[in-house]
Amino acid sequence: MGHLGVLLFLLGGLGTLADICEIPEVDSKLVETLGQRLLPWIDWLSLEHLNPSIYVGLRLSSLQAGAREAFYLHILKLKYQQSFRSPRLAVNDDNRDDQAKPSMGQLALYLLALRANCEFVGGHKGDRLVSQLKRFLEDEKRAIGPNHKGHPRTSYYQYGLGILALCVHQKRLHDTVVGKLLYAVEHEQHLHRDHLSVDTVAMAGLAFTCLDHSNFNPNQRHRITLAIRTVREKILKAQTPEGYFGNVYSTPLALQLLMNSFMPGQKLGTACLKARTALLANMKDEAFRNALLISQLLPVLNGKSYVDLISPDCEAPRVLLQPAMENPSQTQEVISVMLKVPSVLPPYRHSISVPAGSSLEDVFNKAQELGGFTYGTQNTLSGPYLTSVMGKEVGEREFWQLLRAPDTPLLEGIAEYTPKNGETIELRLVSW
Ligand code: B12
Repeated sequence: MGHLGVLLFLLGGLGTLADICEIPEVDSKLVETLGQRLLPWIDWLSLEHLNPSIYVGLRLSSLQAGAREAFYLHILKLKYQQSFRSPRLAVNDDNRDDQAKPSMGQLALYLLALRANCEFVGGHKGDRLVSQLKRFLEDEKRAIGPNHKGHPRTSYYQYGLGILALCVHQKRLHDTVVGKLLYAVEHEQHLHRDHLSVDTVAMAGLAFTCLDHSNFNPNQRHRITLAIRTVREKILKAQTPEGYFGNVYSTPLALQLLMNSFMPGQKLGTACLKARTALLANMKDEAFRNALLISQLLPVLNGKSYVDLISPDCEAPRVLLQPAMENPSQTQEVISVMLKVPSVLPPYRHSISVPAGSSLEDVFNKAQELGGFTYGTQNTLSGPYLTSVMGKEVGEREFWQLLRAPDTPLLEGIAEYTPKNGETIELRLVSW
């Protein structure tokens, strides 16, 4: 090969590298700091706050929580087996715990947690959980309807999560169930109406990738391969000038999907490096405080995705996490935040004074104390979700949107967003 040949060969190689999404290792201290934020959640063993996603994230990370982690899984098992025990055993039950039944997506996350511990669901209890998840998906398929005119009662995000969880347990689903998610990805306007989010398409992509790797649904093989490509392209297109795929908080799931993939001619490698740089800056800024989001990010920092749960490596060495020293910041400064709810009668608009660094939830509590403002929340894996304002509960496919005036939707929930002095926060009832 002449000099020119060698040069072209090298350039070709570099070009190929630029097409692969690789995430170089991140400073282990930074990763540890992130992991430490999960420890209080693992130690907080209230049934209501149990979060299978935290267990999954930890097991796919380079970190471990030793005996606490094992105990956490034990309690998760008690909760989920109890929640879906056979009706025969629940005869004398009042209906109290029926209301607290985990959703389809939560059951799916629990099954992922079992796989993260290298367990396959099985036996009587396990089969019941699998049948339950399959029933959930069948119900959702019916809700979407034969002409795809309806919507899942939960969301396409949870639909994808359900398919993924059954897939990593080597449980097959009927083509018609998978077909609904394929259709949603194939018809963009359909997804838009259903609130297309990068998180949602990434989750769908992870489910399809699992089906592809497992050779499931062979009759739909071609559609599945195409859908994976479509999803990757959509996510690449959604990259912002700062480097996020969608926004900072959808970037971890997006990277789970893109990581280790190869897309010739798409400069995928460069896009992923840019996303990594943007994420690192945020990690240093402590943007990742939410346990659920940390649990989606930790696998990425360890080069793993949920698809690795097909055959997880449970022997991989992981660093034992030590609790961090808390140094609570004390502040005397008081700020004022304008809280407004224009859609109620009479419209609510008040300036609320709180200590600097207070969360939006603290602002709500202060407003409630002062009178004239009420709100209600529901506990979720992401934290407290605002479900009612001034007694107005959300209807089907509605939500109370959080915005910073004039029109910027917040990227965090009420427990995490910390308003700045002089900011106006609007609560708006919208359809999604
Ligand atoms: C679907 C979805 C929605 C749907 C939820 C309705 C439904 N029936 O599914 C809608 C469109 C209504 C929604 C609203 C909001 N969402 Co949203 N949502 C999601 C998504 C894509 C999936 C959630 C899910 O199903 N998880 C799986 C199930 C098993 O877990 P779960 O806990 O049982 O799920 C419930 C909660 O997640 C809750 N929920 C949904 N979003 C949010 C956001 C917050 C902060 C909280 C506390 C709860 C919550 O709704 C789910 C169904 O009941 C996630 C993506 C992700 N990466 O997690 C974003 C995500 C959680 N949402 C996000 C945000 C910012 C919001 C809003 C705050 C936006 C806003 N400015 O108003 C609002 C919530 C406001 C409120 N009332 O408290 C962020 C949270 C980032 C963070 N820092 O924590 C995420 C990560 C998306 C993103 N990349 O920005 N969301």
